Amino acid sequence: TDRTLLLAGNWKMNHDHLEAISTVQKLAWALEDAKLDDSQCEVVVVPPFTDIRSVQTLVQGDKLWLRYGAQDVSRHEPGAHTGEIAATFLARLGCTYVVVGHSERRADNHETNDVVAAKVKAALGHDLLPILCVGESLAQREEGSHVDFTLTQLEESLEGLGADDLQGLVVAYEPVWAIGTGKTATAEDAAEMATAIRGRLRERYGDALADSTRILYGGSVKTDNVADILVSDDVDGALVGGASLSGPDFAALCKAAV
Ligand code: G2H
Repeated sequence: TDRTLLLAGNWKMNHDHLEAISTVQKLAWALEDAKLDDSQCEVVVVPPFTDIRSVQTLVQGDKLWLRYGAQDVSRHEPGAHTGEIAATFLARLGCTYVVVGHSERRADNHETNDVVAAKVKAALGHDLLPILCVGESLAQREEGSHVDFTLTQLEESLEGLGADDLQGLVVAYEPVWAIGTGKTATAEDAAEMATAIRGRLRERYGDALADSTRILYGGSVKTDNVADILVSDDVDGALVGGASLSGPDFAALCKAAV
């Protein structure tokens, strides 16, 4: 099965469009210096919406091999939805991916699994590949309900979609207690959940989808822990926040991952 290593940098609400240009430029140079190319891994930057046009211009103008995406998408088609960004707009700007259901949006914007499922559907309907985020809180981990909770969140976030619809789906397991806290789940924790997620995809959608879906780990991934996290066959990459904000640092992380 071909599950190319995927390293996605979620900038969150950092870098304006000018900072985005210099960050992507430095990332591209550092990847070149490190002799990395798309035969070894897929590198994705996920900037704020207002940066995407600038990133597109740079990536397409300089024919860079890295890809880019957005941090959220509307569940609606274009129309009277003030402040929303349609999947079709992102696709037309050359986005390959969109992060959906990040725990920060679930918490800050009250995104329920229903809303997340509608966003996954909107993305896939416009050839945008969703990076669907799931993961438990510290309380759930401590009471031992983390696997059940995460698998239920996964199923509910894919409600109404079938195996044919879900081609290209990426799932990111991000335990909430490990996000931006400096606490990383152990490689064993990441592997256990990635294997459970792939197993559930297999039960629900069959072998082809389970074998082709990439499962990422996210939560305080850094250059010095990424290789360890990727040891499991079921972990196909990382969703990286803080450590993706500097181009050279993110390139070093990618180098450590391949
Ligand atoms: C988890 C991750 C990227 P960080 O949210 O989505 O962020 O690497 O800063 O923990």
